[in-house]
Amino acid sequence: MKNLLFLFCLCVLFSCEEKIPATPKDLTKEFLIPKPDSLLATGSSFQLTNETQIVIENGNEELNKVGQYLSKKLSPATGFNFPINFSDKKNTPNAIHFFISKNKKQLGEEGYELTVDENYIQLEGNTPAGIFRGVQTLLQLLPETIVKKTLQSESWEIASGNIFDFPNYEYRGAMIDVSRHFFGVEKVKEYVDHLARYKMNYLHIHLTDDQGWRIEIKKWPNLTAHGGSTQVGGGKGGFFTQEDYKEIVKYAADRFITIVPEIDLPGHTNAALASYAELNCDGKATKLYTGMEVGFSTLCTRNENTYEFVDDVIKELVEMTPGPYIHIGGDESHSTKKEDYIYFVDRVQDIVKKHGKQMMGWDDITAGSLTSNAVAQHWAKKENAKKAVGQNVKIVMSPASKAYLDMKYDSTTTLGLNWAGFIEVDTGYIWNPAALINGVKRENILGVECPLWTETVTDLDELEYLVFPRLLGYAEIGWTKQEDRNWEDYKVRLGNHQARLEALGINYYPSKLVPWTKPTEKGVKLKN
Ligand code: TNX
Repeated sequence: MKNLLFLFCLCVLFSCEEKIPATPKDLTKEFLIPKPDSLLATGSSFQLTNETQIVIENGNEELNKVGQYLSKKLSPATGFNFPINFSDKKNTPNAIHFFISKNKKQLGEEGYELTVDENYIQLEGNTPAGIFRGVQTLLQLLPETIVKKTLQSESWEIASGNIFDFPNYEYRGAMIDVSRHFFGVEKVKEYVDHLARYKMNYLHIHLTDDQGWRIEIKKWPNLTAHGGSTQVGGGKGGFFTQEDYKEIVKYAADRFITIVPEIDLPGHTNAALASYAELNCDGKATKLYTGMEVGFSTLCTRNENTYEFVDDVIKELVEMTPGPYIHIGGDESHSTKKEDYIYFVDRVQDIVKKHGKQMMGWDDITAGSLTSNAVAQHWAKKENAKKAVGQNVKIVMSPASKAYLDMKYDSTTTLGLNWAGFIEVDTGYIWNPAALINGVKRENILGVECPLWTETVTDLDELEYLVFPRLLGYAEIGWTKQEDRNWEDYKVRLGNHQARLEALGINYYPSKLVPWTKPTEKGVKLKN
């Protein structure tokens, strides 16, 4: 009893709480997605405590923001504060230290090096974006309950060692179609968070289509007032005000994600044609459309009104879009004559350039005379991808039969479509963007994007069911070197990632091909 009292006094005096040695952990047994470039384990661990601080290189405001992001991610579940301090001194005990690298060229724009020692953590990169990607790795090295919003009783240990990591492709994107069914600001922000977690860096938003115009254009207010008033199936639709859109752009930028806005032209334009009679060749407004078939609408490509309209829309969009790309759609313009389509693409390319941006479009745009800073998004025809290479135009790979998040997993999936086939989790993962099309090589490819079309998707549960777990595979295809990827290894990491998906309350598809490690939690609905 006396001994215990003595120990207790010692504890109070020397704050015993922090002195409990952390349990050793093996970094090679962590299941990171995407898989890092290289990893070395040192067999001990760092433990977060109430005293752990985040130390930022002096005066770096952008890094300070990343520090605050990390602090906010760590605080709720741990109950610790993670104060931020500025210092250039390395290896401060019990600190997570962020600093900008000197002489680590290989890390590029988004790479990072994470060193976890028993006493400190060091995270460096050439840019705050790199540090932010490294923060995602750090979060994945903590127990999955770190994502909870309430206090958890857990020992917050991080396996020690070194991770040196950088992305394979420069463009790692996802798309969300907010036209067929509208998803508002908060939902899009949630989507942004999903992308951030897996180190993706572009969110392409499909803002307009036959079934709805979703972005406010001040000079053409009826586009949203009328054209935004419905959606597939006839629901009430909705749209982003310019303030909403800017809020999304900022939220994404804070996570080093660039928004690529798409205005789909000259087909897929019924919502605009219904809103303004003068955009139609016969001068008559069409009726709003809530069906799913497409390919029937076209802007009047030989009418100058059309180009004033396109110029106004692109001008306003450019003013709120800091990223380099404006996506002009260009797909499935089946009601536009071929020569008119080509004429249209060439003119719109000039408009996009005049406003200082690069034109991006579905691979159909390769029918036009593209200049080399255009980007073609490959979705359907291999010949179009080859044409892009012939025009010295970079390609974003989104082959529908591999990368479409709206394809059903198998014949029993009730959500989604199957025109490009079924995409089980393995099919979505086992392909090499640089070996898919003869003549389209690694150097022709800017990156990878997985599009989610929402004809059949009406809410977040449905969205998550199609997006998860396939999104993680596309993130890895974009980030991890081809030679470091294989399905047998990936499926084990994915299976081990299950607890994280569940801790986040994500409604994922529990594919039978994945060795899931955790029985489904009560309360997490897995529905189709
Ligand atoms: C084809 S992919 C489309 C979209 C549809 C999608 C459904 C592309 C460029 N066009 O309009 O929503 O299929 O999977």
